[in-house]
Amino acid sequence: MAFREDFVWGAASSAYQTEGFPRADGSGDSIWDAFCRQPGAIANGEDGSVACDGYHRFAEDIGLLASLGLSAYRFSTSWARIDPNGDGHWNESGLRYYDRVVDCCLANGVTPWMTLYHWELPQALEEKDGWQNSETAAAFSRFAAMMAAHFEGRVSHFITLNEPQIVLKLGYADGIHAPGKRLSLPELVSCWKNLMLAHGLSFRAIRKAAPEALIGIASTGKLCYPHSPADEDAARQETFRLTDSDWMFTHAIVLDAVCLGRAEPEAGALRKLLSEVTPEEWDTMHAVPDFIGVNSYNGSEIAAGPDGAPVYLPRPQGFACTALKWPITPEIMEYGYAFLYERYQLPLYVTECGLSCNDHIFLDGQVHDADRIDFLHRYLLALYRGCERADIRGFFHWSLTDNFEWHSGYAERFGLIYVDYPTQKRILKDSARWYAQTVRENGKNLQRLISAAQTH
Ligand code: GCO
Repeated sequence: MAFREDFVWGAASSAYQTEGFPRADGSGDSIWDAFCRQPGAIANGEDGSVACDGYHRFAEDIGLLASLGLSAYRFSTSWARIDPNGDGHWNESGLRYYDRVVDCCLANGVTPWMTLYHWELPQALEEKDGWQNSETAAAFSRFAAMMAAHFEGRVSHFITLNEPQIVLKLGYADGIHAPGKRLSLPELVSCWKNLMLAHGLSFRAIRKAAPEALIGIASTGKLCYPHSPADEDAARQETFRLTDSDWMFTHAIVLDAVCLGRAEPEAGALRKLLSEVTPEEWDTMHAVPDFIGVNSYNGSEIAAGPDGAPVYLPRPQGFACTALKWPITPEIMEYGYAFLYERYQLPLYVTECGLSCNDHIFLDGQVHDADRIDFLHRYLLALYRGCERADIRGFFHWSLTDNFEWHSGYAERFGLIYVDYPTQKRILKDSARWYAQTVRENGKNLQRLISAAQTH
């Protein structure tokens, strides 16, 4: 077994989670700077003011990525570094920083995949109601147009938005991410609409400024897998079902809008609110990406009930889980990707997949993260099966280095590379070496390693 010849193997990160020094060189505040200042918002009162010091150490990290044989680095740009007031007065030194990052990737033979919005709205725009205001979509499109023109020829892959679902759900509904709001359903629907308009407008702006570049969106949401082959329809149905109580954390609410130009919830208040979206707005949102990025962590097992309707199966006691207590469900890489491909018929990339482990430095000075290796092994085997039913073109491990895990602060470690925060020393974890071998063999080792283990 092997992945396609041109399969992209990479790792991912985001600006606020890694860079540190958010106010350096004329940068403005983002909503994460402001949110982290709120008492109790982040575990241990931590923030991204230093993070992994990526602002100064990006070359070391990109060098390590290249040394693992990875060919692509997905990172994000901080909008507020470049557009401190959100008004299109560009901060040249902010832009220079990303010039250095992009040029460093290219010098290392690494393709830069640039995410333009990984949740860092300039605080100046939040003060004008953030994603509740349709002007924010226009401001983002202006930023995207400038970025695409500036990096044209050097950046071949742009991602407009990272996980609009999480922006909505954790940022504007549950209030545990910046900007920490708890809005009503109609207000949430207007945020959703403005995010989708931001995708549509920025997509067209990037296409115009950098016609050769490929443009995607990174989506996340529930992915269901069947208990047995007879349950596949139920799992598919539940994956895309939109209801008043379960719509924000779905791929459909984003991907139906941008890929199909519609979204069709079941009867309820959401359905009524979406019926008020005008045909012109649907047309603007409908900007079919060149590829879909799927951020994939876990999912749910579904069986068909007596009437065929989907039923969530309870997880047995002691079900395998990560340090964050997220269930380990590799099946999503096979079924979830198959369902997404059937529905949208677009190339798919795993733009994030990984887990938090209780990593620490062992007595021998190394970081032995057997749990991460086993997780990756299982998820990649399932992804390989998914390739038989879906056009899957690449895998980005989340994350390259340990970093600031949003409201959990530094308590969670997702990296292939361990960061010793007090010294900023980097240590390759065992999983980094395992991943490098998998990349070298393009996945041919995955089956062989199991067979070898079984004969012992
Ligand atoms: C995400 C985020 C990452 C998180 C990761 C682990 O897109 O959800 O991109 O920033 O750190 O998902 O929770």
